[in-house]
Amino acid sequence: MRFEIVTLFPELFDGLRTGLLGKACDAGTIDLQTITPRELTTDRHRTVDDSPYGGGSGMVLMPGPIANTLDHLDEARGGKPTHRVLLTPQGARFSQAHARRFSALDCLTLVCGRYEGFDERIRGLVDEEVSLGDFVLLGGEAAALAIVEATARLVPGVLGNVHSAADESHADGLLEYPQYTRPEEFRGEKVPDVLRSGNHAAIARWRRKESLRRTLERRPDLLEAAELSDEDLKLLNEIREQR
Ligand code: JBK
Repeated sequence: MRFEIVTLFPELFDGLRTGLLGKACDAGTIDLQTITPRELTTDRHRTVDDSPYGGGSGMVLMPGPIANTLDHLDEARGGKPTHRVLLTPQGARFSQAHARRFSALDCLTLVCGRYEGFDERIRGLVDEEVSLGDFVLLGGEAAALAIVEATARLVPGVLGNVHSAADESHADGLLEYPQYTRPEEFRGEKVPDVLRSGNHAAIARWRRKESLRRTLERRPDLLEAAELSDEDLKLLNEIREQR
């Protein structure tokens, strides 16, 4: 899968080629391309922003350099399609469902705004607007990094262990169960006996129950949406009775 990132700060994305994503890039499973609209400007000062019509402080990203960049990427791709996503706090909240949908694409183009804002007509150049959450960043770059990571790890061949993608928090709409490794006792806290019992059915039941408990305690909103089996409902009743 190809990721195209339109940003004024391509160096922010250098770190993505680390660890598993670095391996996936080397193997050709993932192709990361960053491009800065400055490259596509024609004026002496490589202008990408200007003051807002109607006055006010700050600068606004111009639509021309962004449009030129997207056209350039289309040409470089040889007319193959992409899906264009603008990172903005006004977008729909990014979730695992977005990551799943994006990971099925051949190409995803992420457009990062920066600083004070972007010309409204940039909205017309993209397919979708996405936000990471209700907080203020300096630009879309940190959001784009998160979206590349969340999406790329779902692309077949990126994770070494095929099971690990399905197991984690949010994959089935619940939070992950608690994990332990050595030592058996750490600062007075012991590893639960069941995990050392070798009883795989008991371990699976404990993990499911702790997953449900954790979700009930920390994210009851997720529990509303999760698909729960009869066994899950039984475990939830046990948890509620214990509280
Ligand atoms: C924020 O995706 N975001 O969440 C985002 C993108 C660009 C600027 C922002 O302030 N929050």
